Amino acid sequence: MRRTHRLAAVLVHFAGVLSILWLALAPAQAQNPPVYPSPRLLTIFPPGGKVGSTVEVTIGGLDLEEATDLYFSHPGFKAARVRDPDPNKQGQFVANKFNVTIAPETPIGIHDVRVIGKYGISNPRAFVVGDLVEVAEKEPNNDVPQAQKVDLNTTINGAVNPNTDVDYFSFAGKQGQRVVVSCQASSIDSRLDPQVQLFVAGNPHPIASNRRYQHRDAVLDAILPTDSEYLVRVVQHTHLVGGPEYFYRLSV
Ligand SMILES: [Ca+2]
Ligand SMILES: [Ca+2]
Repeated sequence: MRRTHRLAAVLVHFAGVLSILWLALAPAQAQNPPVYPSPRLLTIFPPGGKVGSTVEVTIGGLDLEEATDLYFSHPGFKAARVRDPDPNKQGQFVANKFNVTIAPETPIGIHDVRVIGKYGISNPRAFVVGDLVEVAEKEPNNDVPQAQKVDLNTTINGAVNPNTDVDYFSFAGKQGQRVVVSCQASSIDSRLDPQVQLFVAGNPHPIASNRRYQHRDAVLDAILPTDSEYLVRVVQHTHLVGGPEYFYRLSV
């Protein structure tokens, strides 16, 4: 009987020690949870395309390994992985590149896109459907003689990369013509804070300039004073930051 009591006392003591150990260890475990990769989509470039067209996009971000598909907020989009055209690669997929087909009935405006990959689905990023002709920015376009020629009613997909990047575009304008230049930045999840200016070619003083028309999107509006070549200049305000996440859509 006495041995039974002693055994019970030992068991109670042991249970107490275990409880103290558990309490001591539990907070330590809570402070160090296992870290799993978390897919983060930072850039998709170009960040949009013309309705009814197919556009090749490149995605960038973190933990996007084995990206197999893009998931859009509207059913009008279809994404297909891009295959390497090199016959020696036997049709292997090119990492992080997709052909996005935008059906003709897809609404014009800003949609969301996410990436599906090895570690699950990413955060959303904006993807814009436009109704103008789209072109990619062609660097170098850093000074007036290098200005990239565009037609009116064009959307240019560009980036301020690196921070000191200056982007010039030129178009032919007629006296009395009204021109609206819009530069989408924060509305499409870009970090850019663009300063946009419009010049008559050969005159260093801008005829219109804008920054932060709405949030960090810029819009300027001008009646053209003469038949001439015109220049649009896009920079990051104060030139302190830039990079792939400083993309924009400039519509002229
Ligand atoms: Ca640029
Ligand atoms: Ca440039």
